[in-house]
Amino acid sequence: QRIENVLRHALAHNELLLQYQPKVDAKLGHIVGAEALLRLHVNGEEVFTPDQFIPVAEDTGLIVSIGTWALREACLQARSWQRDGHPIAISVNVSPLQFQYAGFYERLDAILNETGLDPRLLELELTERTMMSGGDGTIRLLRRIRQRGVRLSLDDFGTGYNSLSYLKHFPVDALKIERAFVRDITQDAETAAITRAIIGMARSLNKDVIAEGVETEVQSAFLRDAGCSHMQGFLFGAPMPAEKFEERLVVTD
Ligand code: G
Ligand code: G
Ligand code: MN
Ligand code: NA
Repeated sequence: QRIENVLRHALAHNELLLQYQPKVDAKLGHIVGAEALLRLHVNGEEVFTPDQFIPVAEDTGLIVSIGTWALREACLQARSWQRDGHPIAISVNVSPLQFQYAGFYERLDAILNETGLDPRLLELELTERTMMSGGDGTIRLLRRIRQRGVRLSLDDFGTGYNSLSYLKHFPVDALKIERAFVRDITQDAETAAITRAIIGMARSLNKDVIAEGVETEVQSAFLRDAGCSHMQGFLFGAPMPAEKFEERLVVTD
């Protein structure tokens, strides 16, 4: 209840913001993209973490407006970076309720037209839960989104039960290996073997593979050798405000 009120207020008074976490090329190490992540700051203080407020936003349906706001904001930011000579890809998380909403494609299309962002610079991150929420029309919707030029990635890959069949059935460009796998690859031989197999399989299906939650050089080296194309995690940078992210872009040039 309290979180819901804070969220409603935040939405009306522009207190939501996005932070950006670098995605780097696994071989070259330079920044090729950013994941946009929601934050809720009141008077400069983080009042609730996403793990606290996203579930409330989903339960109350507020996630549909919040998600639309986040998508537009991320596209505007990427357009601005593109204009400044940094054509990096922006990834935005899509929640099940947002994806289910009948006008999802039309909204996405309108935001692309309105912001003028090259759709090839936008990637939507969908979890299995999101894919499942789409019902019978899901594959058609995914195809339309890709025909518009937007990339799709399967987020938190490995957590669900259907991961492998999802990869076969849904037309996605990339998959993101979830943090728990990455954490254990250097601890546990089975996790290492499974992760290597997932990467190999995804590559043979012509998908990009991005590892998330990469925190150490040892993890990074393992993943690069296993064929991961991109990486994200504290080793390369935590989620940060847009201004900080821009400094990183300039340094990389
Ligand atoms: O860094 P982090 O604490 O930002 O993210 C916590 C969780 O909140 C993650 O599961 C992430 O996917 C989710 N999340 C962050 N931003 C968004 C967003 O814009 N939309 C949705 N649906 N989920 C988000
Ligand atoms: O669920 P999703 O992957 O969309 O959200 C990313 C979440 O993971 C964010 O909360 C972000 O702050 C967090 N995160 C990003 N990089 C790392 C990392 O290297 N280690 C840990 N523990 N968390 C991370
Ligand atoms: Mn994500
Ligand atoms: Na994830």
